[in-house]
Amino acid sequence: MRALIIIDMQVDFCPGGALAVAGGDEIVAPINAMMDDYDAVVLTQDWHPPDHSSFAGNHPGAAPFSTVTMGYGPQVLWPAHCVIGSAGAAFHPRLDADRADLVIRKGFRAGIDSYSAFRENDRDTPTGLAGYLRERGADDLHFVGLAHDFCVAWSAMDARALGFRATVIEAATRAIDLDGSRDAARTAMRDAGVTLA
Ligand code: VGL
Ligand code: ZN
Repeated sequence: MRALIIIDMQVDFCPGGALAVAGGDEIVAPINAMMDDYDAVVLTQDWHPPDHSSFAGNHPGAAPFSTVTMGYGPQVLWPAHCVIGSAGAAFHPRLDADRADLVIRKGFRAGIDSYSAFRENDRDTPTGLAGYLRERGADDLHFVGLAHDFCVAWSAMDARALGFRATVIEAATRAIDLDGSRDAARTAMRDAGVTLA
């Protein structure tokens, strides 16, 4: 069966938010319109404690959008965003979040970021989403949301690695595009067997 995985459609990733993705709010209505076409609808929610290690402000002297090496490898440092319980962490007000079967939060451990909906950035700690989808009988996953070149791409590639079919509906995504990350993500997704639609 088919599941729609809606990545991080939150206030902070939309224009006016702390880590705004250009045009992020343009995809709210198209995503709402897609929901009824799926057997299962899952929302992910980026959900960081204030002392999260992906926040540039928690690394004295480090600039936002620079890269540091963490215990698990390279990590981009972001402006503080999606802080647990904050207004910026809420779903976009026009997103039909009531329609979701499951909301899965990620990035709630201070020491590890989590771009992927399936595994944290140490590439090892599971979120539990794969087990949920397998128990529901979902084998064909479609991904939309924010941001194309980080959380959407990492989620879709992990889905392939975990044995799901994975398609990214690119018209219902928007990219951060940091140093060419959008094109790099497209190449990496294709190489991983993700369908770009
Ligand atoms: C994301 C950077 C940091 C995303 C989340 O949703 O793509 N990007 N946290
Ligand atoms: Zn984040």
